[in-house]
Amino acid sequence: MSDFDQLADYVFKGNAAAVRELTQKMVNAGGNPMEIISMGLLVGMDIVTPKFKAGDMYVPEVMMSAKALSEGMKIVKPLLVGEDIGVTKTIIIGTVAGDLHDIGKNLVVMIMESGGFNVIDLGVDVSPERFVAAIIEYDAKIVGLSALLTTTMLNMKATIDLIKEEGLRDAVKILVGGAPVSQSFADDIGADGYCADAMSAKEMATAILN
Ligand code: B1M
Repeated sequence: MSDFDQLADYVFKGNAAAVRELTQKMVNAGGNPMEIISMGLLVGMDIVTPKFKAGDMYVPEVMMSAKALSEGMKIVKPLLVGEDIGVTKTIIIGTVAGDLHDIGKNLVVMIMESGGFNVIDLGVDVSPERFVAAIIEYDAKIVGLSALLTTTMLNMKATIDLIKEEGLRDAVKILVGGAPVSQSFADDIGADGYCADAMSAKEMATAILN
């Protein structure tokens, strides 16, 4: 098995320590950082995606794979200054005001990062004003809103309303997700897309930005 295939396999199996060790070994041996990402680390995640969708892998396993991938990315990212791996594609994400749930949102962040996006994670209990300030500060093209409570999902609408009021609605695409959220709710509040899970969030963001 080549080092690339081995690296992909370690990511797929969620073996963070092995990913760290092999990525470092490949970098030390003069490996091309772009190739380490595209032919190794991301290939591992590409094995995970369809398995998760088919129900052959579960959330904890996907999180382990995403964590393993991010350990490898930590080693190669600093070597990529000036290279185009899409990290200039900035996405802002946060759990809306009043809501402290972040497990799903964190999974979305990891999967998005595995897709080469630069993710600005605003955390939990994020006010509409904070989202607006971040859109301006980071010149983001996509905003992701997460909510897990039927009460706080109303703050998704408040956030979108403020983005409109501030004249930023045409500048960003707004994706929403979280257990109580649905396509019809997303349509009602004027979001651009509903993401049932982290994988569909990555796919939607990729489609929007490419
Ligand atoms: Co909370 N909680 N909780 N809780 N909690 C729920 C949501 C609940 C359904 C449990 C229940 O009663 N059956 C219920 C809500 C009921 C309702 O609103 N109708 C509930 C409640 C009531 C509460 C409290 C009010 C309890 C209390 O204090 N009385 C309280 C509220 C605190 C607050 O937020 N202000 C509370 C607190 C907590 C804990 C702190 C204990 C903990 C959160 C820990 C944490 O997140 N750090 C917690 C947990 C763990 C849950 C459950 C059990 C699990 C949620 C979870 O992590 N799921 C949950 C029950 C449930 O959902 N079955 C529950 C796993 C996660 C991977 O899935 O978040 O859906 P999910 O994310 C998915 C997709 O939805 C999507 O992708 C993710 C990955 O595939 N997605 C996005 C999510 N966000 C996205 C954003 C995107 C795209 C996709 O942007 C682009």
